[in-house]
Amino acid sequence: MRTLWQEERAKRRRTATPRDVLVSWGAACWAVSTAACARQPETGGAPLNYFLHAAGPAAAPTMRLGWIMTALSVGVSTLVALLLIVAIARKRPHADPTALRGERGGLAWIYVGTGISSIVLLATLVYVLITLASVAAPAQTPTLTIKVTAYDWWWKVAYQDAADPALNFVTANEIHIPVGEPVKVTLQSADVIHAFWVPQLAGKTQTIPGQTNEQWIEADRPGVYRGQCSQFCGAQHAHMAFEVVAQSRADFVAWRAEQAQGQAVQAASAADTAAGKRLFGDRCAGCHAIRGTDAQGVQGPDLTHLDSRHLLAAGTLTNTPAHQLDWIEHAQQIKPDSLMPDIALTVADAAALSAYLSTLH
Ligand code: HEC
Ligand SMILES: [Cu+2]
Repeated sequence: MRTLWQEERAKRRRTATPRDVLVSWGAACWAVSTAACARQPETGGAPLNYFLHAAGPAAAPTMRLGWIMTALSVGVSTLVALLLIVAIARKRPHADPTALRGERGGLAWIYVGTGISSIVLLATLVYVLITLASVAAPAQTPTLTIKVTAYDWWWKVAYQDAADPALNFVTANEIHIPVGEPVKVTLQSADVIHAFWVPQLAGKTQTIPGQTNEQWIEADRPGVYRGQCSQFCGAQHAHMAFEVVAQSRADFVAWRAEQAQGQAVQAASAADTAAGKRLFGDRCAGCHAIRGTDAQGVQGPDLTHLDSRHLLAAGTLTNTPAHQLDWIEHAQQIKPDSLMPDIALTVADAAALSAYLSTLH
């Protein structure tokens, strides 16, 4: 007859059969892989997914490394789990308590296991070093240098062209690059440590106050690649994103020529625009610059070509006239603690300012 305890144990066993365990593991794996396989960044899905998508030579080798390391880890874990199951299931004769020697030690397993692990680890080390060396520098000299400075909580982006200073300009939170060309990015910080990271184009690099770091990015195909600050830098760290727009050389050159221009509001422009410009000079110019006007502030993003940007406030809002006004009046609700204050505007002022901002193509 079974004892109460045996009954209980049998019941407990019944509640989670190996099949149940398999089914729940299967479901978990399915959920994780579906989430990971989410759509490409161009369509807005999983832009930070660097495990399944890489879009340039600085990112593809590390993606492959990730796959191989994952496959190895899964293989080793499965093997260990199988061995464990075999060990648990194997029936052994009871040890004879009167025998002088116990059972055989099974030390051979340890030697073989340690030997195999060492070889596998050494091989992965070599592969990691080769991968790191292959992404350390681009195959050809970068065709462009962009100086990115991280601020709490946005990115200043300065284009510098030694050959033609007329093409030097500053923008924010949106970086354009020509497709298929390596681009050097020099990285600085204006305040605390941040990290520049465009997952599908390259690994992350910190921006450290008082130091200039460097990295390179290159995109194989046109598209918009999301970047993100990846070093916790304070309250709005999560809202410190940016976009890298990779485009054909011709489109890039056109964009650059446009951005290098300053703004000049024509004499013929509407009274609203002039009032908005005056208001900007009074309330905003201390922090923001609009090249070609008296506004020369450097505390906040350069707004010369504000309307050409896709997103506002470091990826927090899409850039529409309504969102611009919402941001200006409620920056502290939208991005609490950000270094842009809420600015109260009368209805007439808001209309004038909005009209002026809409000229900043
Ligand atoms: C005290 C300095 C300060 C003043 C004054 C100020 N801003 Fe800002 N502004 C900032 C900072 C800092 C940011 C970046 C905030 C962030 O993204 O965290 C910013 C961001 C912005 C952005 C988003 C830019 C982008 O590329 O995403 C707009 C638009 C803007 N400000 C407009 C204005 C207007 C219009 C005024 C005047 C009515 C104004 N600001 C006054 C500091 C200021
Ligand atoms: Cu940051």
